[in-house]
Amino acid sequence: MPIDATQPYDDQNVFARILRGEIPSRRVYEDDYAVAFHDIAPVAPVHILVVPRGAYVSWDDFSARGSAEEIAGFVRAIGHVAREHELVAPGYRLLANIGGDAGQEVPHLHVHLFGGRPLGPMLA
Ligand code: IU
Repeated sequence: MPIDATQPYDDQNVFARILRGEIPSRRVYEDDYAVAFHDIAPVAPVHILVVPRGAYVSWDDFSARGSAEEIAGFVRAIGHVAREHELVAPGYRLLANIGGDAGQEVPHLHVHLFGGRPLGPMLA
């Protein structure tokens, strides 16, 4: 069920619980700003979700309220995960769904990192 990206942050959402270690995940990276783990329903050979540690509903919320330090740290973490998985040379894709029309389902900002095969043209 797609979310309303304007809703207040719900600290019981599944990614908040993954960040707190209440729900297991297959973590591939973590630092002060971000945690990255394998998507439970991968659609590419590499399908990793990178989430900021801070409580942000969506990219919109993060871009409005996140500190410059958090934003820089999050962006750097995404790049680090891509390089660690040797995705830069073959290429990869980043995607963030924001709200209902984009089909965002979990109300904690996450960036999808896809790679490991030719990904085809971008969908509308
Ligand atoms: P979306 O951008 O909100 O549409 O994507 C949510 C993703 O979170 C989706 O690819 C799910 O497979 C993934 N996911 C997960 O990895 N672990 C979970 O416990 C749940 C969803 I719920």
